[in-house]
Amino acid sequence: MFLSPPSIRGPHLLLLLWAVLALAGTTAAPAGSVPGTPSHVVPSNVRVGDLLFCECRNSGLHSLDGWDHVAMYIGNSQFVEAVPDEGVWVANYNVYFTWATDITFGYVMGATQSDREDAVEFALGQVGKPYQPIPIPKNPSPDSLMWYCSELVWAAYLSVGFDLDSDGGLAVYPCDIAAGDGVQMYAGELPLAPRRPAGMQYCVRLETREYTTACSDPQCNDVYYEWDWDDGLRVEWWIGPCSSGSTHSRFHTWKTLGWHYVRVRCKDNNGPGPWSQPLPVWVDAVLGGIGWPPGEGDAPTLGSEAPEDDGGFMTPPTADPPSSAPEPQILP
Ligand SMILES: [Ca+2]
Ligand SMILES: [Ca+2]
Repeated sequence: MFLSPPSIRGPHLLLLLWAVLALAGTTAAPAGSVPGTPSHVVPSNVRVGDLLFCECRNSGLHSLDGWDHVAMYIGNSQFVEAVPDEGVWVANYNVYFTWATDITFGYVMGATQSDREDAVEFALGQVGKPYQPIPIPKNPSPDSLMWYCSELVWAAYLSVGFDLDSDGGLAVYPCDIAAGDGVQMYAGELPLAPRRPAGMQYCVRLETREYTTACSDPQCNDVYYEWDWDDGLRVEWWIGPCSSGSTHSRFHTWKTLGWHYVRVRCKDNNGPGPWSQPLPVWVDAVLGGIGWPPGEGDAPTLGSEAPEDDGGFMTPPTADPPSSAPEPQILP
């Protein structure tokens, strides 16, 4: 997890080594167990052996294009994973809510319940081994001395006959797994709803403000941003390509007075995904005055036009596995 671009080529190796050194003292985010009963519950259609992918954009550990981490579900809202501080261990789902900015789930196409349970057993057999900070060379042996996050998942499924490293090579990254034909994402093929835009929520007409968002694509495809400024020239179309999971900023000069609802969505080669939640922005004729600037609570509600609140930054699965797939089983 956390290190280097999805493929290793000459100059990237130096960058990789630099990243390893840079991260050597900054691996605190996923640290520490979260004791007790998990307060976050894994969506009910996620099955033992399914995969969790996450982005850690705001933690200081984000350095990959696309997903920064992958873990394997073992039931009871727990995951087996390899992380810098803990090595290979079992984490409660709660952990990801302390450092991840996007989460999505996928499953291995064609894997039976037995395959998935055997893959979990392989990974659990590695618990207690240290984290492997450099992902090369990948090594599927159960006797391997240390594990990189996606290497562990790859080796676990290779042990039951599924090679999830879509581009081969010396290393396997979370996006090698997410982008491959071997894995289907519950969220489908389209980019997820971007983060709600962040930026100044009041200004004077003709002022220019910067707004920032980010968008993850389930398959780590490049994304193109469409901004709806709700302001005369309403929309800027399809700015990109941009790396999945990276932050994206845009300046806007406000032209019309009153409340505006800034929203953004992304497309990849398959089409556009859903709109973000909107950010209300107040544009005034003059600066200041009684009650100025207005707070967000002063903005009228959008009613039926408002996108659904996803309850935060998490993206739950939106599709079930094929009906022919075995029923979910929870391991003790
Ligand atoms: Ca690879
Ligand atoms: Ca996609």
